[in-house]
Amino acid sequence: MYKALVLPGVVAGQMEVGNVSGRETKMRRFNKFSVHTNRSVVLLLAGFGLYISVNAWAVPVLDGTRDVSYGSAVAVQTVQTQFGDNNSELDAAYATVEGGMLYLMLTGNLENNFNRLNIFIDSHAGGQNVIQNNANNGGTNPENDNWAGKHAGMTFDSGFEADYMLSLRNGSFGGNRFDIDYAVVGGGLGNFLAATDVFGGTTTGSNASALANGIGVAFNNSNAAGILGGTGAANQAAALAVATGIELAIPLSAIGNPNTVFKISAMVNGSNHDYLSNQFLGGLPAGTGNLGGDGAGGFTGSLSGIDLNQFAGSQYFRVAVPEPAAMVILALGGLLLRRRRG
Ligand SMILES: [Ca+2]
Ligand SMILES: [Ca+2]
Ligand SMILES: [Ca+2]
Ligand SMILES: [Ca+2]
Repeated sequence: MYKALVLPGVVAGQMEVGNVSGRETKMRRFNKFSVHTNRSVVLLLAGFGLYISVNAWAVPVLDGTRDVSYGSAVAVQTVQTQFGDNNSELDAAYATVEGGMLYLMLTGNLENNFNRLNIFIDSHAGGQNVIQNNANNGGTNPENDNWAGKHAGMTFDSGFEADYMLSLRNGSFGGNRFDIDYAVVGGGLGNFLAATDVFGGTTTGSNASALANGIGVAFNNSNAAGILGGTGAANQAAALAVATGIELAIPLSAIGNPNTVFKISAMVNGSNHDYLSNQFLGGLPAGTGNLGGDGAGGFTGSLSGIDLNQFAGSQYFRVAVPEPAAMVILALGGLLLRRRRG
């Protein structure tokens, strides 16, 4: 289903309408160029030599399965998991921004013992490179779930200053459930949202409005392949082949309306927020075991001994925010005008 927008004053030419999967590729001849708003529009502008791809209007389905419209991975696991093969593993990350929403897919598994998938988002200026305690204990963070007290002193890679945090977990104690928390980093007491049992008595499923700010989540825990257990180098081809895991739909308004590239750091933590696995995206160097609380796998009761600068590479990945579609079309029109005048 797509509608046509017509670019005025453009000479005849050919247009190829297609998508990444190749399911729908057509070559048509037009008197005027039309831009079809399906999931991927490729304009082949004969005579001008312009080849412009506009990926827009594609909306992933919130079901815990990776959609073709995500395109290529933005991060791939680099190290095997020490939190259990097919129990807790992060295989790869995929992200796309469509219609004011960030769709984020983290393939892999999350063990049903309330181990946590924590997702920190650095989407605007400021924030915390070193996580502070909650505002009841000398810091500026919300108090929900005691995450800040356990994270206080944890240092991200230089240049990553967290603004928001999501914490997701599932388990069966007291009944099957999947829970999700959202916190504004530095937002002070009460600046959080929390929801329990968002799938209604099961650990997997989908809920498009799990949190009151419009964040939706889905979880498919069926992966039985991907990376293996251990601390060796991850098989990245196997990681990229995984199609299921955690999927989120996050209104940009919930993360400060970023309009340019922003950063995400995802990691698997223990149920009490105080023992980090070796599953990060972006990944840790091959050979790295669980970080624990001291960076070397030791339990200290907090994450204050964690400094991600001590581990090669960026333990975060970048997400691009595309130009609004109207701006792309205006830019295309302007470019054509300049070419004709030139
Ligand atoms: Ca999906
Ligand atoms: Ca920030
Ligand atoms: Ca696996
Ligand atoms: Ca690092």
